[in-house]
Amino acid sequence: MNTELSNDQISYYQENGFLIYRSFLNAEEIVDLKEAVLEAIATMGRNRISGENVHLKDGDAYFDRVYTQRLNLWVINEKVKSYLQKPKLGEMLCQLEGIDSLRVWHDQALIKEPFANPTNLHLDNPYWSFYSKNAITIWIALEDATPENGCLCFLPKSKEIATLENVGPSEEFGSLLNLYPEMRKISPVVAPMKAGDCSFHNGLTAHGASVNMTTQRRIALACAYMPEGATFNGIRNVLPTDYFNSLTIGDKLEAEFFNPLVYSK
Ligand SMILES: O=C(O)CCC(=O)C(=O)O
Ligand SMILES: [Fe+2]
Repeated sequence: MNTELSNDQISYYQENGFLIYRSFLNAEEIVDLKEAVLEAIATMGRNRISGENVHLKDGDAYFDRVYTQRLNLWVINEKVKSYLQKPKLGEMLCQLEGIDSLRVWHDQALIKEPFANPTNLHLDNPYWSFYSKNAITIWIALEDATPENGCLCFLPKSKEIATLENVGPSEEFGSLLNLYPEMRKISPVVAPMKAGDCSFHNGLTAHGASVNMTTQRRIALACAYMPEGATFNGIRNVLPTDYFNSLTIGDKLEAEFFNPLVYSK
């Protein structure tokens, strides 16, 4: 796993709100991690989130054809955990966000099946159970991601415009732009990646992905992280029932069983 960052890469990320990073994993690691991801998915059935948390299941006719989404694979798979919670990766994420320490929010496998629908433009952080300007996601390509099979696109500097207004999963690719008309002036950066490349994006960066016009699966593993000290905002999102019920708005999200610390300076 390559975790070296140049000053130019850090500046680019901080200015634009995303970074495309080549050869994050080597050939052996790609095979190893992809196998672990597929194994974890196979054990989850129709549950979209691992563990006792059954409120997220497949069942939406449109959204199920955006991607096969399986969350918190790290909870049931040591290998996925070891990749996504490596302190060296945590340090890299902290450097990009200019923060001292961070925790896992959740991981997710995102498989755009053959002929899948696009992922509509959206922001991530407003979905989540904390608000932060310094949340960050790594998205790792485990197969080549191309303009033909649904690679990502990012709107550079959109985090400067974004507030907490957001759209949910939508059949209209650009519905986010109705909320933020100024973003219509931004030229998206389309982000093809080879297997093993990854991207990083801030939780307030607008992004989406195109349809899969191929007969192959676009397989990716993403993980979102939150700065240490982030507090509960009242939104349930992926929180397990008992944990959610135990929280009061303003509480720190720091339960190791759910949001483990990855790195602290
Ligand atoms: O993989 C996709 O299609 C969307 C990914 C995404 O929205 C994310 O990782 O935050
Ligand atoms: Fe997203």
